[in-house]
Amino acid sequence: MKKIIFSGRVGCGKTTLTQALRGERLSYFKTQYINHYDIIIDTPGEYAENKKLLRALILYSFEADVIGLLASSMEEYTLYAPNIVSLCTRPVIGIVTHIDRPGARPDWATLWLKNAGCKDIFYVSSVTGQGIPDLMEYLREPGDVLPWDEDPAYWEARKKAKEIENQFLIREPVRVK
Ligand SMILES: Nc1nc2c(ncn2[C@@H]2O[C@H](COP(=O)(O)OP(=O)(O)O)[C@@H](O)[C@H]2O)c(=O)[nH]1
Ligand SMILES: [Mg+2]
Repeated sequence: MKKIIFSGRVGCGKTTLTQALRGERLSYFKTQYINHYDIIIDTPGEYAENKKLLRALILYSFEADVIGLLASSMEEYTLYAPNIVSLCTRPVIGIVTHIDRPGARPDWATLWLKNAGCKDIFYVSSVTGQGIPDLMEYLREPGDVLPWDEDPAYWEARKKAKEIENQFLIREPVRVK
C-alpha cells in the first residue's frame, strides 16, 4: 500500500480515519504528536494551524507517498490557501470527512479542496465506513490483497453506495447574500 500522511484542522477526523483504515475499534484520543504507522502518518491538527509547526508537516510529508488533505463537512471555513497543492512534492488527494453527520455540507468542503488544488477527492465516514474502501483502493499497490477482492456481494453493494453518494453530492452550494 502507498503510505499516506493526513493533514487537516483539529477535529476534522484524521485519527478516527486512521483507526477506520487500520480496521481498529474507533476510540477518541487527542493526537499530541506525529504518529507514524505502517501506511499512515497521523498528525496533530495544530501542526496545520500553526505556522511554526507547519514545518514539521512538510518534513514528514517526505516520508509519505501521498498527502491527504482532510476537510470536514462540518467546517465553516478552510485553512487551505488557494493552490497550496502546487507546493507539495507528492501527489495530493482531498478527503471530505464527517459525511454522515446531520447538517453535513460535503459540497463546501469539496469547493475548498478544489480551490486548494486537489483533483481527486474522496468522501468518507469513519463511523459508517462509507468511502473507506475507495480510499484503500486508491492506496493499493500491485500485489496488495484487500479483504473484498474475492467477494462479489461487496462490488454490488459498492455500486449501490456510489449511486446514493452521487445523488447526495450534487447539492448546490449555498450563497450567502
Ligand atoms: N459522525 C462522525 N464523527 C466522526 C467521524 N470521524 C471523526 N468523528 C468524530 O470527530 C471528532 C474528532 O475526530 P478526530 O479523529 O479526533 O479528529 P482529529 O483531530 O482530526 O484527529 C471525534 O469526536 C470523532 O469521534 C465521522 O466520520 N463521523
Ligand atoms: Mg488526531
